[in-house]
Amino acid sequence: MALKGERTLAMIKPDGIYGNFTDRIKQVILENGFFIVQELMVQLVVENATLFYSEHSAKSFFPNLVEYMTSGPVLAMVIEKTNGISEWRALIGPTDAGKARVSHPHSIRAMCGSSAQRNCVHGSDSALAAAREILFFFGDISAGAGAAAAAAVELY
Ligand code: DGI
Repeated sequence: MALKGERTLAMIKPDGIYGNFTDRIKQVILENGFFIVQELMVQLVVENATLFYSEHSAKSFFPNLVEYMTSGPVLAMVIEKTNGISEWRALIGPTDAGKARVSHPHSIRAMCGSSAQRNCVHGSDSALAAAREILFFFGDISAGAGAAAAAAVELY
């Protein structure tokens, strides 16, 4: 079957994994009409997390963010749906999970996050970010280079 939707990078962060939210988050993904095209569970190391969040490197919360993102495994997924990038951002809700509970009570971050940092899931915020972040975890899927790219992060 040919898939024709828009691909984005969804990630379950360490608090989502350790809170045992993986199945519930996947259920939300599938119930909302996404395909899960590829997935990879990895333990990020400091260099990986620093690179992934490099746009935030000057922020005061950056060291804590890197420490949190390397505190346990993450599950990265390429998910696909028409307008998938904005649809997934809408499903996860605002960055600050505490605020999400008030303003977007049915969002994923309201369900399983606890703060601005520990917000349990990630979603690419633009087409450029989606391309970069999918490449970060999976390499060029269409060229079959996923396994090589996966070797660039420490396999869990
Ligand atoms: O795209 P988002 O994850 O919704 O948000 P973002 O790109 O602005 O920030 C990336 C991550 O950085 C976010 O998921 C958690 C962390 N972060 C953002 N703002 C804050 C923060 N962490 C702390 N501790 N405080 C913040 O204000």
